[in-house]
Amino acid sequence: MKRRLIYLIAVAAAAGAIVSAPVSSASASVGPEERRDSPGAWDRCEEDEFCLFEDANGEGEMYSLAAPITIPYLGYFWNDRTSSIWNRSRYDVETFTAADLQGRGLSFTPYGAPVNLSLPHNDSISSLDVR
Ligand SMILES: [Ca+2]
Repeated sequence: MKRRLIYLIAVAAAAGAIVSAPVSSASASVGPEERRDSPGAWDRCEEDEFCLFEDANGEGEMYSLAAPITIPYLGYFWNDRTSSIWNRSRYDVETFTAADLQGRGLSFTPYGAPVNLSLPHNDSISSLDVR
């Protein structure tokens, strides 16, 4: 399975801040139900990353970000495709069901638990803001 990984390291200072961020306790909050997936599916998302997954339960293709960025359009492959998300980063992330941060928003707090998206967000995310 090909992993789509985008590291966007804006500046050396930001990278240093990521490395020195407190260790996440997100994995400890993952319940038994959320672990009924293929072994290690969620775990492809590493500490300090914000990850989109093509399918539920961290399955399918993965797209990850590790620095603040605004993505006004996720592009041909990822538009309307995300079905699960894990924010293991130190950033607040908001996803949107339309391009240019429009449509319905959904917020993800830093070091959160992995989540499967439901309607209207499942297979509908088109843009996002990491800040
Ligand atoms: Ca999907």
